[in-house]
Amino acid sequence: MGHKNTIFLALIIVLITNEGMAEQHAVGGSQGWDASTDFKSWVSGQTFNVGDQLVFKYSSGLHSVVELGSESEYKNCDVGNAVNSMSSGNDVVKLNKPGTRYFACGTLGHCGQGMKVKITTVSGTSSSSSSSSSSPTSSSASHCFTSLLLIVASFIASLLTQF
Ligand SMILES: [Cu+2]
Repeated sequence: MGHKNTIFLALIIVLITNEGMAEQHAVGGSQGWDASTDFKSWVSGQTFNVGDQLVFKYSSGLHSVVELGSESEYKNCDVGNAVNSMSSGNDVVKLNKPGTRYFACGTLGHCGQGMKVKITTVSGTSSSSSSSSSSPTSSSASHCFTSLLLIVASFIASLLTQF
């Protein structure tokens, strides 16, 4: 009986976690969208899949987020032809297709100080079947998360069966 419960709960949790695979990436990690954040090293630790979201967190008024249309605009911090600009301080960008997107701060001088980030989104479907070549970090992270939930589920199940 208790064993059945555990398996049942585990199955449900696996289904839920697979369903909610889309991730939210807080840009810059705990430091957020700030002039002092090292965005290059932050990006190198991330895998962006189609369906994921970027969240830019910062003090509204101090910074902004502008999306640039090309690599050269990104390199030169040319924010004059922005594709999109946001300034709420909690700006969400959905990565809805594979490819590279460029974001910079619109505040004068900040982009030149390194407040810019280049996001390369990969096709989410390939990561579930043959991810070993392209994105080992993301799959191991989600596996880790799933097993953690499994442990919690079996713990709950074992508590339930004591009554
Ligand atoms: Cu800024």
